[in-house]
Amino acid sequence: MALLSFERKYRTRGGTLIGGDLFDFWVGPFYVGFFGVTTAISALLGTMLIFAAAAEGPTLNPWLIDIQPPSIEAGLSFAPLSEGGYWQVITICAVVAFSSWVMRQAEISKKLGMNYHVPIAFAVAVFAYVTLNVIRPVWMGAWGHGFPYGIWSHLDWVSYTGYNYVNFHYNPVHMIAITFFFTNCLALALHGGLVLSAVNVGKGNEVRSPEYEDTYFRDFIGYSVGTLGIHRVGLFLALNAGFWSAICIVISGTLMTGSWVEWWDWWRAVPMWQGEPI
Ligand code: 07D
Ligand code: 07D
Ligand code: U10
Repeated sequence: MALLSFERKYRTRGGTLIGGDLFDFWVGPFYVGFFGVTTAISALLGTMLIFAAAAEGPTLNPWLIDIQPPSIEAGLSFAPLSEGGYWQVITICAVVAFSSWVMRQAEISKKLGMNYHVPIAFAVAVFAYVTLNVIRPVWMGAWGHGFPYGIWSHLDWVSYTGYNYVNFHYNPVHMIAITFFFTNCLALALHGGLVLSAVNVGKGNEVRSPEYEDTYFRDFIGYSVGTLGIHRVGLFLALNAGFWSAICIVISGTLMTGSWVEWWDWWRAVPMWQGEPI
């Protein structure tokens, strides 16, 4: 069925998660829904607050805007707007906007009678953000541990925070997260490459079926994970990348204080390396 006639057939009211018929309609290509409205309001408010905060600073240039959290000394209290309060309200708007976006994905899944893989996946990204700017600062006792809202300044935060633990590469959970990111990239390249090589064959050539794709990998490495399986692998790799990222940062400064390099001293202390009898 052509996409446009499919949309005419399936874009029907009902089956929402909340609010019944309220906002159960489309604007152009977008489904609105209750959570579309909560996203729109919080995203718009958050964006306006970024510019309101920036208006107090030296520049309105979006590339250079920098909205800092309260100082560490302010702890977990509410700060005056110009001393990190803007950052706090923007953070609330961001949490509401990202959560609403997850719920909007779930509502669209439900209306179409589909499963919830997409909202679950995005929820992991939201979890990583909430870990950085809510869970870890609360655990460490100050909003000042959150990252600032600025394209360049958030990079400074990553670098500074990394060096605070001497060499962040030595964080074993950072290693796990990075390995998932790299593997995810490899898997997507293999999958995109394989599908295009079978399907995008050029005029006059026969499109190859999934059996060819399976056989390619059986010939190549002796095993094919299958055409559905590769999508499970992809989702598994991607979700783990985000999840272990969140874990790697939340343990830094909380469970592990000091140096990630020295953390490995337990390994040097393993009796076997000392030449001592085990
Ligand atoms: C391609 C989907 C589209 C999304 C885009 C991002 C904004 C910001 C804000 C004017 C893959 C839209 C950007 C809405 C405008 C203001 C105040 C997604 C795609 C195109 N980062 N980060 C970027 C965010 C963190 C890090 C780029 C957001 C952590 C490093 C962009 C968050 C840490 C580098 C950006 C966030 C961290 C970047 C490209 C939130 C660890 C880069 C992003 C809400 C995760 C790269 C100048 C991209 C860069 C980059 C946005 C959090 C590290 C500006 C929204 C604190 C090391 N980050 N980031 O393509 O070029 O994502 O920076 O958590 O090198 Mg970042
Ligand atoms: C947080 C983004 C959430 C986004 C959301 C959506 C909008 C709307 C609208 C486009 C998690 C926002 C949407 C705003 C946009 C429109 C219309 C994603 C988030 C909800 N590191 N490191 C990581 C590597 C070093 C350090 C993660 C590599 C150095 C610190 C990942 C290298 C030092 C932190 C990673 C490297 C250091 C990290 C990031 C190499 C610095 C973190 C991915 C090759 C000197 C962060 C949870 C991520 C983290 C993190 C990779 C180097 C420090 C595994 C490959 C040694 C302090 N690093 N790193 O988390 O774990 O995405 O965050 O050198 O905090 Mg690292
Ligand atoms: C996949 C796939 C597959 C496909 C696919 C895809 C995965 C096998 C069949 C999909 C993949 C792609 C298309 C490839 C490219 C995608 C990426 C690289 C990912 C990154 C994507 C982007 C960078 C694009 C991001 C764009 C977005 C999010 C759209 C922006 C939209 C809006 C701002 C409107 C959002 C809608 C809302 C909030 C709800 C509805 C509301 C309205 C319509 C308007 C209502 C308005 C108001 C109430 C007031 C106004 C407020 C607004 C507009 C708020 C917005 C806030 C602002 C700050 C502007 O596997 O198959 O193929 O295709």
